[in-house]
Amino acid sequence: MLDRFATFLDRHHKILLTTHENPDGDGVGAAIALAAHLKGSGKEARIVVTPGLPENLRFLDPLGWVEAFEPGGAHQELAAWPDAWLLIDASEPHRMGILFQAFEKTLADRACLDHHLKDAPAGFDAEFTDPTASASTELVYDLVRPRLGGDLPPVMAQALYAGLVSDTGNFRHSNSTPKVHHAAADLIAQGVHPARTFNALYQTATPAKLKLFGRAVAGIQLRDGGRFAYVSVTRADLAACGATHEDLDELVEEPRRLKGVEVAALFSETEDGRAKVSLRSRERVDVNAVCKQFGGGGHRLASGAKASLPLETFIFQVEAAVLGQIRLNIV
Ligand SMILES: [Mn+2]
Repeated sequence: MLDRFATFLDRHHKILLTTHENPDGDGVGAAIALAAHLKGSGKEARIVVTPGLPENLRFLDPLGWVEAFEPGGAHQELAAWPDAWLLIDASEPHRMGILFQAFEKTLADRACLDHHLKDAPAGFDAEFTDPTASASTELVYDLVRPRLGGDLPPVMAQALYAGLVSDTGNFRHSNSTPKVHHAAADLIAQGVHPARTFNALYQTATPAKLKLFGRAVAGIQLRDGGRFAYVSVTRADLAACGATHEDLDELVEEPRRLKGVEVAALFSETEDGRAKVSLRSRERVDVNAVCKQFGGGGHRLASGAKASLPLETFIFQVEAAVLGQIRLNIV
């Protein structure tokens, strides 16, 4: 797959790198590392994200490569710029959010690079996916490492390491393979600081975020004898704490800490009033199967979905699906 991907990159010269909306450390890390590689190979590469680069990922972009999408302003002509448009860390065009408007119009070759479990991606001219990879940054690492040998540019090493940390939950999740640890060791040997990376990524809470976590955890719900635990957050909860949607990051880890929990969930209202769920499975329950019932997806142990339903209705429906899946997977 990576040879095909390398050939695809070789054939193009102005490459636009994008990731899913509300970009995470893996999507951004992969984009920055790949941009460093492409620029180093004499190509033009740009990174455009929406709605912008989260505060805790700014340290990955010391050269200011990442552009926040401005459809009416600077990016009115974005569709015409690239000869290849790459979606990283997702394989469904609509995951790009409002960037999709420009994606739809572009005459560039459209491709995706992803490690999520999906049925065959549609809406692309080429797809480069490997669900056995732990992170998109692992795919980029595998692409660039044999080609660069020796020293990696510091920006690239830092971006790759941060992406691996993000998608493995700091090497705690089931995707923390020997291969990921070998890559991480190599990146540390290249000069990346693990503790500084962890601090920059995670030790960034505001009082508003901690208040939101407290409020959500105080309302924790347990079902099925404690095998399913969830918290939920409405827009009113966010407002009451002075918190933003970015503050929801990692909240799903709280119900997951309970002993005996097989599936943990975070339900929330999106900015546009839809209902959203993030599901995490300890080990045995396939939460991807649950999310697929609602048009979402991800991985077997970490998955999500959105629906145009009132939050309470969505919680009710997802809860039924989770309990059904628990019954199916745990004898
Ligand atoms: Mn990822």
